[in-house]
Order: sequence, then C-alpha cells, then structure tokens
Amino acid sequence: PLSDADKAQYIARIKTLLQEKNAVLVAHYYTDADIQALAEATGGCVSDSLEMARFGAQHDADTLIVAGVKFMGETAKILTPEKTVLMPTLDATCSLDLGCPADKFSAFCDAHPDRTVVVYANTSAAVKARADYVVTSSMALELVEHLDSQGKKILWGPDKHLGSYIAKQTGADMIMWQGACVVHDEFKAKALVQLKQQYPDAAVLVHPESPQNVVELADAVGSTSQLIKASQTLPNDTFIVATDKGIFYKMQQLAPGKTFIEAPTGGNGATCRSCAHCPWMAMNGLAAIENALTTGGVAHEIHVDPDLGKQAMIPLNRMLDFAK
Ligand code: CIZ
Ligand code: SF4
Repeated sequence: PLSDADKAQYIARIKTLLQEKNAVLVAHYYTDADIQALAEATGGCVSDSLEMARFGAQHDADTLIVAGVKFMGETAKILTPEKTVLMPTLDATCSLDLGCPADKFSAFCDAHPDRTVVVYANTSAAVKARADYVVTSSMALELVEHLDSQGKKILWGPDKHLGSYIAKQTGADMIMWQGACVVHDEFKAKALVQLKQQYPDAAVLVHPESPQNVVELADAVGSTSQLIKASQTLPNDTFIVATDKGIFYKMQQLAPGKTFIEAPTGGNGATCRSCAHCPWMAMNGLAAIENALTTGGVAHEIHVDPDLGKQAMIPLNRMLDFAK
C-alpha cells in the first residue's frame, strides 16, 4: 500500500494530467476508495456499469480513463469510438467474461435460433455483438419482463445465478449459459444465517450474482446502485452486505451513521478465493492511473475492432434506450 504522502503526490499528478489531456476518470463502485474519491473530486463518475456507460458516452472529454474491468473499457470504446479509452491495466478482466468465449457462446445461440439473446454487460465485445440485447443488473429484470410479455423465449448469458433469479421473478422461458462471478459465487447461506442471528436487527442486502440460497435470505436484492439506495432508505442501522466490499465507500458516504458488515464467504467448510473483493477490480490503483495517463499506448489503451464495435453498439444502445 502507498503511504499518505505518496498518495497525495499521485493524486496531484493525476489531477494535472486529467486537465492537460482533457480526460475524465470513470470509476466503478468496486474500485478502491481512493479512486472513487478522486473521480468525485475531479468531476468524473462513480457508479455501476450502466451509469459508467452513459456518463462516458455523454461526456465531451477526449479521453476516458476507466477504472474498473475490461468489459467496462470496451463498452466505453464501442459507444464512443472517436474517444481514447484508457484503463489502469488491461489485465483487469472478469470471470463472467473469461467463462463465456465468443465462439462457444455463438454456437449455443446458433443451436437455439428461436430465442432472443440477452447478455449481461460483463462480456466481451464479440459476445455483445452476437446479442439482441445487452443488460446490466439494474435493468435486466425489467427488460426480461418486457420481452416475456411479448411472448419471447430467452437465451441468457453468462451469469447463471442472475439468470435464475430473473427467471424465477418473471416466470420467463429462459435457457442459460452456466457462468458465475468469482466474488458473488462465494457467499455462503449457512454462515449468513448464523451471522443474522448475531445481528438480529440487521438488514441483508444481496446482489443477484450470488447463489439462490443467499438471495433467499435477503431483505433487498438488487444491483449495486439499488443496494446503495436500499442502505439509505431502509430504517435499519446495520446492514449485512453480499456484494464486493468496494461498495462500502459509497454506502458509508451516503449513510454515515450506519454500520456495514461483509456477508460471510467462508462457512460450509469452503475456502474462499475472492473474499468479497474482486481480484481484477483490485488491480486498479493510483500509480496505474498515473501511468495510463502518462504513457497510454499498448499497455493501457482499449481497442475494439470497428466492425465488431458497430455490431455491438446496436444491443448496447437498446440497453441505454430501455433504461431511460
Ligand atoms: O459485479 C459486477 O461487475 C457489477 C455489479 C457490475 C455492474 O456495475 O453492473
Ligand atoms: Fe466480474 Fe465478479 Fe469482478 Fe464483477 S465482481 S468484475 S462480475 S468477477
């Protein structure tokens, strides 16, 4: 970890570089608190992947620096190909993206030509290009409800837990890719029941990328932005939170008197690989942001094949239009 003095130096340098390059910092709720604070202090954006996409597309900066994971940088590039899109590191990916290769996913779609293809934003440009709709967790339920009401059958990818949750809530006819998020998949129901007994007045907030038996224990289920809202509006003073702990920065900022506790990832004898923090989100740091703005180029700049980008822009714009 950086010393406070080093942090202050990086922050000062980054502020200057952002101005010099007419760049803006777009950060996800799961990144380090320092990065979220810096994005706020410099007129950038701290949000979920939907708002990150919208903010980047509407901003008049020449350069977007996207602190998050690769699919977020790619989405920014697809929506605004004329902008330079930089990332602190191009190695920051996502287990959902990794677990859904475009060729295999495309073959799955080809085998079910009668189905409308709905993919989560946590996918590569090539997977998005194969989709009819892209969704984020903040609007997936509403979109599937809408498609179901039109009698459409759905092919969903890649997160099996989010897909099962939506199928259960909407009753839609869905078949799905069997992907999972390494962070949310680790939350354990049995240990959560025990923790609830320790904090009987706490409300449980769960992201629907978590296993179904964890979702069933929730007082509120939703996307990052929806869980942040629940932490402000529910009357409880204590919350047990089943999502990446990067979110605590915003929850504490908006409800400073309240207490936030990580939902358990152990229990049931399991060992935890990613204890409530995404290993790829954690790759974003102040030094890497400064490096991206200073050197750019192959180590930091996002490129998307222009033809693929044009194809992927169609379902992405449907997402933005639907979410309006
Ligand atoms: O788990 C993720 O990567 C999420 C929640 C992304 C987002 O903001 O939609
Ligand atoms: Fe992907 Fe999970 Fe990390 Fe989100 S938290 S970027 S879904 S691995």
